[in-house]
Amino acid sequence: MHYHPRPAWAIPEHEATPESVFFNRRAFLKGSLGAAAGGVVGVGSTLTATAEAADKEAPKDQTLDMYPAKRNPAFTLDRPLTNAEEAAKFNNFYEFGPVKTISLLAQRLNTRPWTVKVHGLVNKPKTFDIDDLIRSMPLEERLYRFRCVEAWAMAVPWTGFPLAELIKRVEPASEAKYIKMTTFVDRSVALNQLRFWYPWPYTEALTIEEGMNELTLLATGIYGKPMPKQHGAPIRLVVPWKYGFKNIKSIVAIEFVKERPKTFWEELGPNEYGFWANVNPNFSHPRWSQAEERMLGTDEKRATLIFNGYETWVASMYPDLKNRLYFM
Ligand SMILES: Nc1nc2c(c(=O)[nH]1)N[C@H]1C(S)=C(S)[C@@H](COP(=O)(O)O)O[C@H]1N2
Ligand SMILES: [Mo]
Repeated sequence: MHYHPRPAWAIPEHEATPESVFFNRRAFLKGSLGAAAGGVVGVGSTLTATAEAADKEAPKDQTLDMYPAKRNPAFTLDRPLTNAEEAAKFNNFYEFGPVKTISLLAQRLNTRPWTVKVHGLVNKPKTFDIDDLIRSMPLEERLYRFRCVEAWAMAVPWTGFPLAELIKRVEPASEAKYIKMTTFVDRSVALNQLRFWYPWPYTEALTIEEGMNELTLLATGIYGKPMPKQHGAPIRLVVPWKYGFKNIKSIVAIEFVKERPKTFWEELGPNEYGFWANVNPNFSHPRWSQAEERMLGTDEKRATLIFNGYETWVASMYPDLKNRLYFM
């Protein structure tokens, strides 16, 4: 296996505190690109002021009465649930910074009003208002394992609905082969989006077959409550047999396409964060082993399971298990 030196964009965690996010932004503004970026930030602070003024009239979450949703007993765990507070303060959400401590910064995100545009190769494209969408769906709670490619893991109760339900409603055309999902862009809210070397917006994609799989959820809540912003409010993908980066947060668009899209992480590091990203303890990441995982909160080490323990649900989609590509 080839060794890949750390790319310039992969800032080690200890070098990148939340303070440095702000500091770098200021340094960036003073630099040669400052004049150009000044326009962006000028607009940004106006927007922030307007957002604060408008906050009183901002529409409220119309789905609060739907939580907690009824638990689906088909999905059981082999480990204790992760403590909710621990899960809520150790996150990956690069829009807010390349560190795990973005939970406070993420509170800048405004999740109402919010729409999800479902379009592309479908017979019935539609832009859904988030509350109408959630209210029209069969919300349920499921206990799932979650495994980040960085070898930390958690076990959480998600609330959501099967992506399959939405797919059926928009009636994909026969040429549609992949489902591409996109996160919001708002540089006045998500400060790391000022760093132009990341290929914003964050995108992810699944095959239609993966999207239709019984396990695939669009999650709108966690721990029996609406989704906290740092976990990807108001709606995020949950594909528990794949590494965490496939679980795209704060989705604004879902597009049905013919060709396999190049995703955010695939663009940044194709040898490290490929399209399939199915969990497999036997295929190491180029820079670390995937054999074990560390549970958030307890630091307990556990052996990582093939397909993160969801082999029965998903193995038939990947018949050639020796195909290394399915695991990167
Ligand atoms: N839009 C967006 N979605 C994202 C990410 C991100 O940076 N931006 N990070 C991913 C990664 S790497 C992981 S491990 C999970 C983390 O989810 P959590 O913070 O809710 O535990 O979100 C995924 N979804
Ligand atoms: Mo991750």
